[in-house]
Amino acid sequence: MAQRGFFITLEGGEGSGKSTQVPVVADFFRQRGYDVVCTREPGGTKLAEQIRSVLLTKDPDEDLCDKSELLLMYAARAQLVETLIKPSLAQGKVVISDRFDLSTLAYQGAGRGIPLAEIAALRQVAIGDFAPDLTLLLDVPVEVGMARMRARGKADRIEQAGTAFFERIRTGFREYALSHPDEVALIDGTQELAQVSAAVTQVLTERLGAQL
Ligand code: Z5A
Repeated sequence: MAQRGFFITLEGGEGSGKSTQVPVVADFFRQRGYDVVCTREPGGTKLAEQIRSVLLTKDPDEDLCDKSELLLMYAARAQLVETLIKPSLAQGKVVISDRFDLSTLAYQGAGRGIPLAEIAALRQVAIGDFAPDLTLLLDVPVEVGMARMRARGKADRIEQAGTAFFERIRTGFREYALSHPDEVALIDGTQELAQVSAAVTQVLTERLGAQL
């Protein structure tokens, strides 16, 4: 029987350390013989990266309205799922995405206040019932993440929003994780880097080890 692929996503607020953990997840699967494709959202394909640039670049002459932001997130996601993720999974590869649909619930839903029913309707159009096999949510208090991002330098358009926006996002992420424990593993991102990586590896082993 052909090897099945896996779709793993990393989620979290600004500076949560999710991008830092992508190589840890990739190594976990490579050591078990899988071909791994790493991608990110919004973006990951040529056209989706163009959409990312519209989403993250602040235009001095015109604000992107919340509904356009939501629609563009799903336009980028539909493109990524159809042209990269599904074909890779069909070849038995592991796809690891730095952010995916849970970010939309957190940022556009909890953050911007767009009703979850409207988001669900758009998700159905864009990607149907397609979903990750497992999501790793890196959780850090907003002030910890912001301090890390300040150390990194310039903020993008979305990162320029205020602290209250990011508190709502963190709450949105956490509430979803706590109410969907089978889909999302909540990981304490405030630990030392090596400890976070160990926690990531432990979750993958416990949740997927028997299937690999
Ligand atoms: N967005 C959205 O609104 N709706 C959606 O549906 C989607 C996205 C998909 C793009 O995100 C923006 O799009 C994002 C959400 C929105 N905007 N905001 N705001 P992105 O993923 O490209 O960018 P980001 O969220 O700003 O994340 P990032 O830059 O990739 O950072 P990170 O992944 O959270 O953290 P990191 O890069 O791994 O680490 C940040 C720093 O902390 C770095 O210097 C590390 O060395 C350090 N670090 C990492 N781990 C540790 C530990 N454990 N201890 C100490 N220091 C650490």
